Order: sequence, then structure tokens, then C-alpha cells
Amino acid sequence: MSLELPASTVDPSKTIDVYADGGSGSDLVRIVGTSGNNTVTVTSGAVTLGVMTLTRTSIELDDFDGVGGTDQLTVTGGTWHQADDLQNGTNVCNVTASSSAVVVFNTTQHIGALSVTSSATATLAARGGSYDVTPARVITVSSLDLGSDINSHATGTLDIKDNDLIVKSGNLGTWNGTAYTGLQGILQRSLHDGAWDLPGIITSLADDDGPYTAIGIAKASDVFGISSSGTASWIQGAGLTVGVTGSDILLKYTYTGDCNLDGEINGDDYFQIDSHVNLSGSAFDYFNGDLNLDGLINGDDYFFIDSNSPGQHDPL
Ligand SMILES: [Ca+2]
Ligand SMILES: [Ca+2]
Ligand SMILES: [Ca+2]
Repeated sequence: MSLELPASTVDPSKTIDVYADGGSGSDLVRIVGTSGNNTVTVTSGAVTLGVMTLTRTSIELDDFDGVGGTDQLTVTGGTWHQADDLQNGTNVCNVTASSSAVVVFNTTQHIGALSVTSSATATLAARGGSYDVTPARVITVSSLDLGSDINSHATGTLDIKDNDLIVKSGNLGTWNGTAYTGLQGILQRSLHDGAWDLPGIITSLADDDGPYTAIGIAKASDVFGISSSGTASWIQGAGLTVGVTGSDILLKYTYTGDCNLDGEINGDDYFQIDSHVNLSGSAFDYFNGDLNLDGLINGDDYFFIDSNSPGQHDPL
């Protein structure tokens, strides 16, 4: 069953209550906004857009199509399964997930501001195909907020599975003497020495395709040797590339040791770690060979790249 609720046909002076029971099978409800700014609010009980309130049961897929304008998807409870890209046409859609909300993105997404706070989770569904023919999905966000507890640690969780993430003009972060700051700091804490059991940016598929697959992180300007405003094509596997800008922060599910985030380990990655190991203590970052994000470039990092280089499967 597929049900479409177009806001443009609704009399704004009325109150519209819609009840959808999908029963068996896979069912989808699509909420269609207008060319103006729309806000869809999802709670554990209902979905609201303007004067429309939808109560749904046994609906496996949801879709908010904002059409145009600056739209907002706010999920404060329950689960929202976004079936298609939230940017569909000329709209920009910001997404806020809070409380214990669960948001699942089933496809590549272009999102404005993505906020996943308190104990909310957002997940980009796994590729669902073999890596030689199925490229990674990509979430591109203009900004990323994962909340902050009393110790300034992330509280929300973004699980990119075996996919990729682009944070436009993001803050890669630096080593402050005891930890990384910025996005590398969030990743360092979530990684938690390989346990992936703390909020932040995680993959629940770590080590799922051979030894030591995890999330690598780098700034596009470093990876491609371009200026902050320069552009390049970034590999998503299976022949797909996506355009990136130098100021973008790139996060990729890949073999630990893939410093330059092209999905495989080869001489280019060894060049990175070999040329920075003697600078350990003054050189930092995953891109330069700190593969376990502990602030050092040493034998522990060589263990990952040396173990993975012969064991890697298809490029990721
Ligand atoms: Ca809209
Ligand atoms: Ca590489
Ligand atoms: Ca290290």
C-alpha cells in the first residue's frame, strides 16, 4: 500500500485526521509539503504537518517530500523510516531527532542541519549488496550536532553502517594533548578502542568485511591536495564517485589503514604513515597514520595497516 498526503490540497481552515493501517506487506506513507517552508513533527503516536495529523500502524516506510523551501523534519519519539532523499527538488530539509527517537535513512541523503541529540539515534541503512557492485550510500549534511553532555561528549548516535558521511565545512579537530577535538574527537570517543559502544559517530558493522573495517576520517583538502574551495571526485566504491569541496570533512567505512579514504590500502596509504611515523608527537590525524586515534603514529597503527593490506577484499 502506498498513501500520499499532499499538503497543497488541504484546506488550512480544517483539521484533517488520517488513520493508516498497513496490515501485512511493506507499506509506505508519503507526506508531501508545499513550495513554502514545512515542518513535519513525528512523535511516538502521530505525524503532524500543519492541520494534518496522521496516525499510522504497520507502515514500514515513511517519506517526507518537502517540494521546496526550507523544511524541517522533527522526530521526538517513535521511528521514522525515510525512504527517499529528503532533498527532492529545490528544498532544503533540516532534521532534528531528540529524546529516544529513531530515524532510519534508507537511501543517500542531502540534509541541511542534522541534529541527533539526547539519546536519539539516526542510521543510514547498510548497502545491502556486494561491495564490487553496490556503492556506499552517502549522507551529506551542512552541519552536524550530536548533542553534548556535562563533559561535552556526544549523546546522540549516528550509525553510518557500511556507508559514507560528508560534513560540509566541518571541523576536523586537532590533538589537544590528551584527545582529539572536533569530529575526530567524536569519532575517537565512539570508537572507544574498537568497542564502538559510546554515542557519537559509529558503524555497527565494524570488522564486517575482513579484519578491521571501521570509519576513517579526513579533510577533503588534505586527501586531494586542493584548497578549501577546490573540488574533487571522491570514491564511494563500485565505480561511483561524488563531488566534494576542500572544506568538506569526509568519513568513510573502510579498511583501517586507508588513510586517503579511497576504499583500499595501497602504497599511497603507506606513504602517509611512513612519512609521519618519525613525526609522532607533532603530526596527528587519521590521514597521517594515527589509525586508532590515540594521538600517536606508531607500531599500533602499523599493526592495522599491515594486517589489513593483505587481507582486504573488494574496495569499499
Ligand atoms: Ca516545503
Ligand atoms: Ca587508500
Ligand atoms: Ca595511533
